[in-house]
This record gives sequence, structure tokens and C-alpha cells, in this order.
Amino acid sequence: MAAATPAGDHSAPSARTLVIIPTYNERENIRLIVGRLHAALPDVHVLIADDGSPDGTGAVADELAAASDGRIHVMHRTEKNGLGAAYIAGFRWGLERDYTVLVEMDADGSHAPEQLHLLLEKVDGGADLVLGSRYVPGGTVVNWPWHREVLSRGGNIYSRLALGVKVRDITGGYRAYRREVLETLDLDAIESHGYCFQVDLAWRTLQAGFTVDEVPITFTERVIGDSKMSGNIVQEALFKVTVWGLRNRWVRLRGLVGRH
Ligand SMILES: Nc1nc2c(ncn2[C@@H]2O[C@H](COP(=O)(O)OP(=O)(O)OP(=O)(O)O)[C@@H](O)[C@H]2O)c(=O)[nH]1
Ligand SMILES: [Mg+2]
Repeated sequence: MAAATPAGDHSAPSARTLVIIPTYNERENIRLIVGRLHAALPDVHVLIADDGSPDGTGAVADELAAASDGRIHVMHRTEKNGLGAAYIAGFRWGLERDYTVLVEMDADGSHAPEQLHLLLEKVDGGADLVLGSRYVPGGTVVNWPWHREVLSRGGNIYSRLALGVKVRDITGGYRAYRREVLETLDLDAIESHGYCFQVDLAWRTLQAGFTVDEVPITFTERVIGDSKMSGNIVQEALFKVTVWGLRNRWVRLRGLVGRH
């Protein structure tokens, strides 16, 4: 069967997969999500990157790691520094080890671990970055208030137009990177937070000439715990995407003028 699980096929690029889960106050969710993940794909490794959650998520993560036969790891960070910084620290941790695919997944259940194999199969098929997409045919959003969906769809349409890319869900945070992508990008240069971090990384990946593919996912609104979304995150994304889009057009325009 072509769609082998990463656990079953050790020649596949995804044979050594690390799933990075950033957490801030996800005490109840972290157990559930890691349990679901290992039920779906027993061989993937997990790195929980916790920013000193006041609710004790870090201690729960330590318990899970202690009982995990080395498949669960925990990074304790001292202060809440945003999801982007936690992911970058997690990527570095994974790149220092021999993981071949690095995955981003939220702790809150929005990204179904049962669908991770769909992303990994695309990586094994040759894609450098695979996005779990709500906005390709077959993709869907469950239980989101209408204003969140409008914001998310609007942000994606705006990003697509401003940056001139074909990606349908560039703000989504369920993704699988081939390690070569993260080795190539200048992770030190990435300062974006929130949604903007996701756009930033996908945009850099495309500009570096890597292939980006999308697979449909079912995104489900969190049931337990509180959102860390804020107006600042939206403003940051809007501002930066506009600057990147204008800069890209300017560079291309200069190139055209320079040729004549
Ligand atoms: N380590 C770390 N993780 C964070 C931080 N902010 C958010 N996260 C985690 O990043 C993931 C996504 O955050 P969410 O609050 O779900 O953000 P969202 O998906 O935009 O919003 P909702 O799903 O509506 O709540 C979750 O696993 C959070 O716990 C942070 O500052 N540090
Ligand atoms: Mg969420």
C-alpha cells in the first residue's frame, strides 16, 4: 500500500517524525492530545514546549514523558514568549537530533492527530512543507463562531493577494516540515508571533524555492481551556503581510526595470 504509516515504513522520509506542541495553560488538553496522537501513530516522538504555564501543564508533561519510553520530551521555558518563539526553540531541539520531519500541532484539539498521517504521506510523496488546510476542497471548520471564520478566511484571501501565492490556508498551524527546510531558513531572523509566524514561515519556505502542498483537514474549535488569540496578533499579521507583499513587488519591479 502506498500510504504506509511512518511507523511501518522505515525508508520513508517521515520515519523519524517529531511533533512539537507548544503549550500555555493546557493542563487538561495535553494529556488528551498526546494520548490521541500515540493511539494514531505510536512511533512519532513528541516535544512539548511549555512556557512555564501557571496551571501546571509543565508538570503534567513531565509525568507523560516519564511514562513514555523516550517518545515524549519536554522543554521548560521560563516565560510566556509567544507560540512562534516556542516553535523555533522546538525546531532547534529537533534539528540537533536526527528527526527528519518536524510537525507543528496545537495542544487544544483543533488539529486532529488522527489526520496527521495525511500530512506525512504528502511529505513522503515529495513535498517539502505540507499544510493542513481548512480551505481546500474537503477541508472544514467545526464549531467556530462566524466572526473567527470571517477573520481567518479574510486573512487568507488578503495574504494570497498581497503575497501573490496560491496557498489557501497560509495562516493555519497544522503543518509538517521536512528538516531540510528548517535547516535552510534563517530561524534567527523570524520575529513574528501568532498567525503571522505561520505566514512568515510559509512565505520564507516558498521564497527559498521549496514545494508547499496542502491537504484538507477538519479543524475543530477548542472545547477545554482559553484562547490566546488577541487583536495585536491580527494587527501584526496585517501589517507584516502588507510590507512583505509590497517589498516583493518592489524587488520584482526593480528586476524588470534593470533588464531594460
Ligand atoms: N509555549 C507557548 N505556547 C503557546 C503560547 N501561546 C499559545 N500557545 C499554544 O499554542 C497553541 C495555539 O494557541 P491557541 O490559544 O489555541 O490559539 P488559537 O488556536 O489561535 O486560538 P483558539 O483556538 O481560538 O483558542 C496552543 O497549544 C497554545 O497552548 C505561548 O506564548 N507559549
Ligand atoms: Mg487553538
